[in-house]
Amino acid sequence: NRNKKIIANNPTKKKCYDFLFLTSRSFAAVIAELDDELRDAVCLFYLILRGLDTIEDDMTLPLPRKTELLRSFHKIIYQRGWNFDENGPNEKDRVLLVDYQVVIDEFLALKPAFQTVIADIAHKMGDGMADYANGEHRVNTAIEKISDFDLYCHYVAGLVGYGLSDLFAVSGLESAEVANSKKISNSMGQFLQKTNIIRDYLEDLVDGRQFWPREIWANYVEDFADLSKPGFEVKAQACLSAMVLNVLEHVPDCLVYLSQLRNQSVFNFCAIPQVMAIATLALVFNNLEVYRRNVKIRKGEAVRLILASTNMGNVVAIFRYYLYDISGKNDPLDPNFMKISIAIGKIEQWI
Ligand code: PS7
Ligand code: MN
Ligand code: MN
Ligand code: MN
Ligand code: MN
Ligand code: MN
Repeated sequence: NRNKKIIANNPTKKKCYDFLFLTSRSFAAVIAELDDELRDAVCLFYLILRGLDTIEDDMTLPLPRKTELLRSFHKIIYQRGWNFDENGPNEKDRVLLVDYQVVIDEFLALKPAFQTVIADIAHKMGDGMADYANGEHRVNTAIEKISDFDLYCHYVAGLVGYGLSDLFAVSGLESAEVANSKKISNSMGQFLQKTNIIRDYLEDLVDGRQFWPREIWANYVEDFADLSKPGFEVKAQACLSAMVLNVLEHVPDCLVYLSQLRNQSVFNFCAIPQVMAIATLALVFNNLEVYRRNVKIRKGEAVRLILASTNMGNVVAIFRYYLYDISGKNDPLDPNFMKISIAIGKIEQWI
């Protein structure tokens, strides 16, 4: 409602918010609730990265064309009138790029300090996506080492953390200190991205994409697709727990980051996705359904979490609850049992 007033007499801005709600299942509502100083900058940051990701995800675009677009996207956003209709007809979110001139107009209406942050991140992310699309850090289609996995997640999500922290600082709603601690901003993105990559095992595999690092899954199966096949259940569970263990390492940084926030709207915006991610991590842990269908937290659970994520005390309580849930499902026969036990023990002792 507050939003309606602000965008009522600006059709281009209204179109941007329409695109935000159209393309974002999870971020639109929390972005709309941000304070005035930040809302448009974060909305445009989202739409620019969503445009970049729509290009990255399109497996029908010829690779040289995709590469050229990814690497030049940070310049394209300064070209008034630019739009793009070459995406495959079935590519999710292609409509955004077809009318991209409205996003560019609103990007150029932001104050220059916001524009610089957004363009800098789009530059680094586009280059990183292009490297991986061209097979760097991969052997055949598989991401090779855990360090390659971390770097990919840095490009597509850790950098979002850097950029958001910079936008918070530029807006004046948060201190510059939040933007200076790069490692914890990176972890905020890594935690979301890695959880998404675990949950989307099947969806990504069907689309011809593989993000789990071979250094992890090759300990359990010879072929990445075997994880979803009958007869491999024990190996598949062990591999899943190894992936969850890898994600748990980011939890302390995420809680430190959230504890440093001072603005209520920024806190909610940052905390809600993290709380959803820990709930999702608990849901996927030792859950072989991940290999068969898209598992998702229930609507009612999500609503409860959103309503509760308004202060640090609640957020810590929610993390404790889901870590306890993971402990309860931890299987003594699983090869990662002790490591998971220790990882959770450490976090619980520390919070
Ligand atoms: C600017 C809010 C809060 C310090 C489009 C938010 C896709 C998980 O698999 O849509 O394509 O469906 O489910 C978001 C840090 C990024 C990381 C990354 C930008 C938190 C392009 C989110 C969203 C940093 C690359 C969306 C990283 O998931 O993916 C804004 C602090 C975009 C954040 C992508 C993934 C995001 C993602 P899929 P989803
Ligand atoms: Mn998604
Ligand atoms: Mn995507
Ligand atoms: Mn992508
Ligand atoms: Mn460049
Ligand atoms: Mn995904």
